[in-house]
Formats: sequence, C-alpha cells, structure tokens
Amino acid sequence: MSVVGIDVGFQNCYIAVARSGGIETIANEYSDRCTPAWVSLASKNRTIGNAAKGQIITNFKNTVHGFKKFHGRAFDDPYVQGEKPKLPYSLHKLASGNTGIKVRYLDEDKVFTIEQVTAMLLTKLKETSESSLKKPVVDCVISVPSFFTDAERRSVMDSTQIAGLNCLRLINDTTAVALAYGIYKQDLPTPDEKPRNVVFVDLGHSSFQVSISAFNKGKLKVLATAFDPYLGGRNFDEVLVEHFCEEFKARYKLNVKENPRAILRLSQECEKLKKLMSANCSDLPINIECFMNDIDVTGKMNRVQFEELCAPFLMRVEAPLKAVIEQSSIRDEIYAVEVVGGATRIPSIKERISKFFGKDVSTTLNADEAVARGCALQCAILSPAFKVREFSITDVVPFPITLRWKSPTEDGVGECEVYSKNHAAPFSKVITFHKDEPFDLEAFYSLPQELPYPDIRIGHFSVQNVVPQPDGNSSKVKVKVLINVHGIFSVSSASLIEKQKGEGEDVQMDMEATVQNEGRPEDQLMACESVLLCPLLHVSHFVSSSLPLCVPQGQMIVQDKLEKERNDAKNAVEEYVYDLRDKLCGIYEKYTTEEDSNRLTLMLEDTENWLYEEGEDQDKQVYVDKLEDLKDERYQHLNAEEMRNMEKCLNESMAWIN
Ligand code: ATP
Ligand code: K
Ligand code: MG
Repeated sequence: MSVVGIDVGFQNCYIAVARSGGIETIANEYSDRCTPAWVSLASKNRTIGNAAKGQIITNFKNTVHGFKKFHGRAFDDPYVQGEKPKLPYSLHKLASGNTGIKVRYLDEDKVFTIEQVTAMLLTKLKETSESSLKKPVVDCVISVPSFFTDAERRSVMDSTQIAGLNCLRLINDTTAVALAYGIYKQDLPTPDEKPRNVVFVDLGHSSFQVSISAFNKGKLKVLATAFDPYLGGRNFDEVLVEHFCEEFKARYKLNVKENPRAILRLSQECEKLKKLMSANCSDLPINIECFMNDIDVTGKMNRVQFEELCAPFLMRVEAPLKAVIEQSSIRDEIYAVEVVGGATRIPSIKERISKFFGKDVSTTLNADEAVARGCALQCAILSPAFKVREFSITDVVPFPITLRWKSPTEDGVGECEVYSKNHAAPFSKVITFHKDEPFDLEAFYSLPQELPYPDIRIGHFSVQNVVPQPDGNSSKVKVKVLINVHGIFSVSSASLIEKQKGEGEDVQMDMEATVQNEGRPEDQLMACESVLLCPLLHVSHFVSSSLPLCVPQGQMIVQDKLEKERNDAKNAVEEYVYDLRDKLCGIYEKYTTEEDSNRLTLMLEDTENWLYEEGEDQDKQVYVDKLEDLKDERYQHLNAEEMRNMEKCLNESMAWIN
C-alpha cells in the first residue's frame, strides 16, 4: 500500500511519498517537483500539468487554471462573478446552481463540473506518484485551505472519488505544515510541561493562512486559525499587469486588455518580474517581443515602486496575524514564526510578519514542499502499512456552526451553537432533545460576516419515527453530530431513549436540547437503552455533481493515451530523420557512396516536408509505416551487413565506456 500526500495548490501542486528512508517529494515526467494546477482540453486529448500550461497561449479558451476556489461555490457567488471576466475560459451555471466550466473538447462544446476538472488534475498527480512508486496509488491525504467550508470540502472529496483516490483525510494546509515541523523535533516539551507555541504562515498564490499550534512530545494542538482567503501572490501579479497595461497604452497606444492572449503573456512576464524583484532592489526590465500588432514592448520597475503599487495588499497582511493572536490569547510565548508558501518570498511580506511578532521569521521548512510533506506524514500515520512515530493532531473548526429546529416556544424556533469558532476537530457531540414527533434540524454557519461567501447553509437533517412515550410525554431523543477528519459536518445518528424502569416521571427539561461533548469521534458511545431511529434523512446543502461526466473518465484516459501514442509515433519519424542525417555526415559517411548518400538525404528532406504538410496530422499507423519505409530504404542504400557490424562495434564500445 502506498503512502502519498498531495498539496493541491491554486497554482502549484506537490506530491510527497513515504519511503523507508523518510518522506520525499517526487518529480513528474518533466523532472519537476511542481505540477501546475492546469488542465487543457483539445480536439484530440487533454493535457494536464506542465504540458497544459504550455498550451495557454495557443489554446487559451480551453486551458483551465485558477479553479480551486470554485469548489462548492454557486455560480452567482460574488467571487465567481468577480473572477469570470478575468478568465480566458468560460464559466457556466449548472442546473444545481454550482459553477461549471465550458470548453471545447473533442471538437464539441462540453461542460465539466469543478469536481471533474479537479479530478483530472488529481488523476495526473496519481499517475505521477504511481510511476515514481511503481505501484498503484489509492490511499492519500490531500490538503485544503483551513477556511474551506463544508460545501468546499465535500466538493473536493467528490473529486478524489472521481479520480479513484481514497482520501484518508483532508488536512488543512497550515496543519500539514505544523505536522511537518513537529514530528521530527526531538526537543518538544513533555506532555505535562508548558507547550511550545509556533505560528505558521502560508501565503500562496490565492490565499493567506495563519495558524498557531501548541506542541508537546507526540502531539500538536491547533489553537486558532485566521485567514484572508482573497490575498495571495496573484494579487501582486495583477497589480503589475494593471500598471503595464496603462503604461503600454500610453507609450505604444496598445489596448492590451482587449487581447486575452496579450494579457496572458503579460501576466507570465509580470510574475517573473515579481519574483526577480524579491532578490533584487535595482531597476529590472520587462521585455516582450511581438507583444501586439508586431510591436515589441519594454518597461521597468524596481522594488520600491512595486511596494508602493502593492501597498493596499501589503496592508492586509496584518489583520490575520492579529486575529490569530487574539483568538489564541497568546502573545509573548511564541517560540517561532515559520513561513511557507511561494509569496512569502516577497521581502516586504516577510518584514511585515517579522515586525508584527517582533522576531525574525523562520524559514526552516521548505516553502514549496512543506504542505505536501505534512500530508504524506499524516497519510503515513493513518496508514496501517507504514510505521511512523505516533503523533496526534487536534485541529480546529474555522467557523461556528449552529443547529436550528422548529420549537413550540414563543418564537417558534430553537437554536443551539454546536461548534464554536476554533472548537477542536474532529469532534462529535450528542444533543438530547425532548420531542414527541419527527423533527428537522437545519445546520448553518452562524457568523456570516466571517465566511468567505454569502451562503451560510450547511445541511438539512430529518429525524424520523419519533413518537411520544406510552404515557403521552415527549421522548428523549439523542442526536449525534460530528465534524469528521475531513472537517465535514454531519448529523450522524439519532436514537430514541427508552425509559428505564425505576426512573421517575420524565419531565420536560428547561432546555429543549442539551449538548454533551463526546470528544474524538472514534470514541463511539451510544446508550445501550437506546433505539436507533431510522432513517435519518440527510440533505447536505452541497449538491454533489449530479452532472454525469460528458465524456466518461475511462474514455478520456484512453483518448489521451491514443493521442500520446500517435504523437510518439510522429516524433519517432522526426527523430529518425535527424538521426540518420547526422549519421550520414558522421559515422556512416565512409560506408556510403556519394550517390546513395544523396538519395538518402533527399528522402529525409521529403519526409521532413511531409511532416510539416500532409503528414502533420495523421493516424498513428501512418507514422509507424513511414518509419518502417525509411528504415527499409536505408538498408537498401547502405551495405546492410557492413553497417550492422559497425553498429555492433559501436554498441560494444559504448557499453564498455558506460
Ligand atoms: P494556494 O496556497 O493559494 O492554493 P499555491 O499553493 O499554488 O496557492 P504557492 O505555490 O505556495 O501557491 O505560491 C505561488 C505564489 O508564490 C505565486 O504567486 C508565485 O508567483 C509566488 N512566488 C514564488 N516565488 C516567488 C518569489 N521568489 N518572489 C515572489 N513571489 C514568489
Ligand atoms: K503549493
Ligand atoms: Mg498552497
């Protein structure tokens, strides 16, 4: 069984695996440990990751990126509506009201759900891990931002299922980082000593997350999390893009914003410039050749100017830092402030963080890979197949959750906050109701102003088959609520408590509902005198993608494979042409007559022309046949026996060198 951790970033994904020697991040087929979160759909196939990113200029309408935060969001959500005009691809309102993505794929207009698009990305990451581990990968741990709500988490879980992964846990980014930090530390305080408090800061491409964790030997407890879900490296790119659009308009009379391709190119260059400015204070150039209307454009910028332009975003760094400190009521006892995420490399971000805490920030963790490593460690802990030191993690609930039900009281509703902000998670509770008929429970987020989006609904649960006691009094109904390991809420069961002999009259309590903490959900506890009420109807507000895949997953995979084979066959012809041409003026020279050499050269030229014209887009077999023909031709014109001998000698000497 494999042990895999996946950091699915807004821009960059990383995979870490557990091997006997420890945790290792792995590289994809481009020898790149970062796989861009990009998916490109085309008339014959899909490309995912690095190859997809390469399609952005040529196939921008069907190259999808920046979709992570569409999970669980309504199409009408202000964030989605705000992103829409900035995207080179089209969004589509699904029947469920959720956000879908509309692209041209296999020469037809197709709509994919966000779960399906993320599943494509996950499939790619799964393949990369499988080819590195050389065995099937199913079990994994995947990271999500700590501010992801119920709907977002359910949506990501759907994606993992479509991708054929068994996600053992959705872990919060900063919690994964905390685990990566703590598990190898030999000098943590013992369980009865004062814990070591460490702040973790992750500024990625799309979001800013802060958490504070208390460490003791063998355990970590998240005390609080805070975030700005809309602050990330992309904001800084956008500031630069905006600036150069204005400048190029003034200097070159170019209306860059009307040209999606130009905007995309400019964004790429601005991101590069931004990164250069992190290491360099002086003026730095931006040059783009043939930018628009055959015009080459140039510009420059330095760090001081950049910081001025970005001031409104830089100012937003402090609020979450402040919030996390206030919530945890820890101020002076901070042992370290560990920063990760690509955008924390911006010097003024680091400065602000360090100024706020009054201490240097630590960069002891790998800024890009810490999340994935933490995920792999969590997977190793959860997997029975792997031995790793025990380490317990207690996370927190990011937003308070309240239950509401119809009640015979004055205002007609009863309400009870079941999870407060920063309540420990995973966690289950039992709520006792006094009811004489079936009833409904409505779960929702009780602090709308804290949510990243306007929809506060979580789910709707019906407790059925409730009847009065034989004596006509209300029955005691115990309802169990749960925040599971993924951070997903549910009403997991309900049972009717039968009156025990000897128990006095069961009088209606003052409170219609009382909450009893149960702790970690593993500690199952259900009173033996209870009768499980079935069925418990559960309607999560998040409607999982009812949309069937417009093209079955298997078919897409086969299609991609066929296209890859076709391309490989074509490349083989091309490579053969180059190879033989080299050899004709190299090692074959003295074995070939001038006449033969000329004929072969001509044949190679013809083939090359063919590849650019008629042979540009042929079936695989056409290329395979072509290659065979070329080889036959070669043997006709070269003295086959002699050449084989020579190749044999050559191979032997190569083997000797190696
Ligand atoms: P998120 O965590 O929001 O989902 P992500 O995990 O994909 O996003 P990261 O990979 O942590 O994001 O960071 C990517 C961001 O970091 C990009 O905006 C990138 O431009 C920025 N970045 C990377 N290196 C540097 C650098 N040297 N200077 C400034 N910014 C940088
Ligand atoms: K990342
Ligand atoms: Mg990230």
